[in-house]
Amino acid sequence: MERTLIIFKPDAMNRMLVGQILARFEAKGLRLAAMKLQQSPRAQVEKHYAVHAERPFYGELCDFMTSAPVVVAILEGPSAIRVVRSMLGATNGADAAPGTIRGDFGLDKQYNLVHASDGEETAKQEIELFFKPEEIVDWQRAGDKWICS
Ligand code: FUP
Repeated sequence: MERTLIIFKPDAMNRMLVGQILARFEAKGLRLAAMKLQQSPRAQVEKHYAVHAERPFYGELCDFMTSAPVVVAILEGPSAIRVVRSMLGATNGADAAPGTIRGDFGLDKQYNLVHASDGEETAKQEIELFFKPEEIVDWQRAGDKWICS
């Protein structure tokens, strides 16, 4: 069982696509372990994207990510990190395969709808950056026994 952090970005919020996209993750069998709406503090966004601090798009990316509230969530399931990344598709929606979230809903590299952790270490760091331990819920769904044998 793995946990991964996702962020519904300001374009998903303003385009009112959160419900449709979340439905895909639920239908896949991934389970919510935490979810909240927040206006991200700039310092949190800067830390989240610190790996890109030297890139020319960093300032604009931080402006974008603080331009509206976002929904932040933790999804869990077997290989959740890899599964969610593959459901998102390529960074730029213009390149993302049809059937992926970015491929079906987007055309842009900045307005790419959803962030998801890209590895075990980043998932751990990002979960710690966005959630307090007491905000994360351990639970079982009635349907879980029909999702993983
Ligand atoms: P991804 O892991 O697919 O979210 O994408 P990256 O880690 O490569 O990029 C981090 C974020 O920077 C992405 F959400 C998109 C954004 N980005 C830009 O805004 N402009 C660029 O030229 C490249 C990436």
